[in-house]
Amino acid sequence: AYYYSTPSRTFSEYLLVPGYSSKDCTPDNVLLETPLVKFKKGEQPELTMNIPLVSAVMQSVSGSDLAVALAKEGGVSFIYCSQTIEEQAAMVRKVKQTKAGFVPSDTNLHMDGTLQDVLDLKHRTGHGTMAVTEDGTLNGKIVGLVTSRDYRISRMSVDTPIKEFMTPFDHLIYGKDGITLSEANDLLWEHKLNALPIIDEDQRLKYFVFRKDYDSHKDNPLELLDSKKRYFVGAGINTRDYKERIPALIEAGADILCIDSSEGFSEWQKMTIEWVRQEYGDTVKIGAGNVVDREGFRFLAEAGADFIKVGIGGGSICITREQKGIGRGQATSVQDVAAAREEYFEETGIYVPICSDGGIVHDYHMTLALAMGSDFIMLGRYFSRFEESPTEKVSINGSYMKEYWGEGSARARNWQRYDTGGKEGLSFVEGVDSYVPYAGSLKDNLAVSLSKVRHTMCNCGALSIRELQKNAKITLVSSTSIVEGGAHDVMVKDNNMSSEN
Ligand code: MZP
Repeated sequence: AYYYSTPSRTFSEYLLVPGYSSKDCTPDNVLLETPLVKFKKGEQPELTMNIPLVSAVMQSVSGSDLAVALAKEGGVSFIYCSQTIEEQAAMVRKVKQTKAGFVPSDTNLHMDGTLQDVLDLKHRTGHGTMAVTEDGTLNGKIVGLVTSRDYRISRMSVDTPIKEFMTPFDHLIYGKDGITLSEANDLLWEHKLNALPIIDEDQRLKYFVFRKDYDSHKDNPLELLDSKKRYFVGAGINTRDYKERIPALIEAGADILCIDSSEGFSEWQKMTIEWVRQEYGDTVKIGAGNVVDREGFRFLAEAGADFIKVGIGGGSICITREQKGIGRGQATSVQDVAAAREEYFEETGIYVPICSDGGIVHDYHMTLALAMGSDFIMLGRYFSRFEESPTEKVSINGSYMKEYWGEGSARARNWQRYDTGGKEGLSFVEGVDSYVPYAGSLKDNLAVSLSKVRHTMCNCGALSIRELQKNAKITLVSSTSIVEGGAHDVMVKDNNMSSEN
């Protein structure tokens, strides 16, 4: 047998040590955009996410409502596959049929520069940016710019009425009742129209300001509004019925697939990926996993996986380690696989994103997982607590709870996830059925968690996930320093302050 010389470790055994933060290192400037699929050195990934979070391929987590809520925030859900092909395809279809609005724009930026700069930036980047005036009129002073929250602009004046900049933009198209700023911006973004929507205090569109030479008869933005934009959604698959399941999911509109398996270092996964390449080439994106070491990563990378999931036995509802004695501490798994990913990138020029799956208990674990090399993170328990998860909200002893059960539990009976070939069926369980405290809406909770991630990244002097991975300083902690890290030697008055998620 091979013996590892050091024990495997979990996120709670580590802390981040702050690095130098420049004055530009503010949470507003932190960019959480991250690659979702592999790409070649010097090229851009075909698919990226605005936030590095995806929801677990689980019955108690990823249904259509959660998928829409998470997509709105810039993440991705993987609709669970432990249901019939028809049921899963219907869930995917439901997400795709939901009319998409613009990802909420909540960053107000005050800058120096001109409106022309905004339009130029908008044109160059395709990002949505809107000016807000003091009184909602063209004569009002610009009081701020609203952009998608991961967008950075450094120069813009707030003191000048829009009208003064109107010379090249004297073409106005008036908005009509009922069109929100989100819809307006969505439209401009989708059709790459270089115009500026102006809104009133109720966030309703008042005008589009266009360049003089713009032909409104050709592309009247108001007519283009019965928008084709759809929410992005992923779907889980297994290595058993993929030849039937994948075509149905693709037909339903799934944007990306992920092989859902407790152990991914297997020929079954290679065969599944090969089949996808043979049938669809590179047009269908597929992630694989889970693995916990270099060999597992290389195997799936060479098999052609678009991203690779990391983690065995660390899930909150998982008892695989107890039942079978296999697994590895989540932090060590991520570190090893991330090193393998860098090695593979050096060697082949292909960057394969990795996803840390399971075991996130505190929000700071997210930042640690990213710092240790994850490009994004899959969470089950975290999302199961939200209003939008597909389970019942129940009252237990006066507190609201949501149900959360593992895919390896007797309740889910997802034998395909644990299958190693042979007879079909679940001969023993690897997961439990549980309650988690109800936590309210996904949007509100995500805002708090990501705010913590952004602040921590600033403490580490990192404005992007890649910078965090390069610059983070991480230390192991002793058990007594973990105790020191919480409130101690005092009687805490408000217990809610000390409990997180
Ligand atoms: P967590 O976010 O609840 O800690 O972990 C979620 C992850 O646990 C899932 O993405 C999946 O990889 C894993 N999982 C799901 N069901 C089981 C099980 O029943 C499990 N054992 O381990």
